Amino acid sequence: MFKSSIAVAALALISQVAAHGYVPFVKIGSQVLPGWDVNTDGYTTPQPSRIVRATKPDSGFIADVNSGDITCSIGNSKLPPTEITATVAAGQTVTALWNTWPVGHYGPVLNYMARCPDSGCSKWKGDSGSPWFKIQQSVYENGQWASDTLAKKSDFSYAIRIPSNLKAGKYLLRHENLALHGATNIGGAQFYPVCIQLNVTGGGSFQPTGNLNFPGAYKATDPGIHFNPYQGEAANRAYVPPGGPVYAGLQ
Ligand SMILES: [Cu+2]
Repeated sequence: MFKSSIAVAALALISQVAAHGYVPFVKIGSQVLPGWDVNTDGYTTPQPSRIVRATKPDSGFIADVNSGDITCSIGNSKLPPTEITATVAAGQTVTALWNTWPVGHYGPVLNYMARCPDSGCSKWKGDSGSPWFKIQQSVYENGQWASDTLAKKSDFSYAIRIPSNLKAGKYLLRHENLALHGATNIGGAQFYPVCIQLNVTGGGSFQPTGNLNFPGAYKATDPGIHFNPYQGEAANRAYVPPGGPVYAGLQ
């Protein structure tokens, strides 16, 4: 009796978790690479090496902007490092293939990069020294939040273009869905970041120093985080996402 009620509770938790969405695959050129499968990868021994940083226990949201989880994903800073990177040429596109995304989890899609130290990305947390710079964002366009476009028009995919003049090297790409459906209340926004480890080839000589830290870049009271998405078209079009504009000088 006791055991079976635990099992039922666990099942309910799993289905709730599955409803949010995560990034089990990443597409680069014609190649589809394993991302991080929340339901299996964290529970496989030894932990598989993936280009998306590990997340555990689940794909739930991050609500606390000051949490260490905001850098890359739930539990990431405490998990064994992800050793591998995916190679992508500057100017090429990295497409995050979400398993799902709930329509009505309104919000922008935000994308940042940070250059890893010479020792590589795998043992680097990326959580200090403001290494992050915003490379691309999608907000409210054509009468629809970017998150709804991802869910309804793009088959749960989102394409991120690596700047063509970016200096070659190892980078983290932080790709994030920010859900605002509960953001009318302070602390009600939901953050769903993932970090993809990249080896950028080609490129140019532009090496941004970065201007954002995670945690630190976001405040619970930022107008793009404490926001009522039910005010209608005009208010949605005036929405300004957190993290500032796309970093100057990227091409
Ligand atoms: Cu959700």
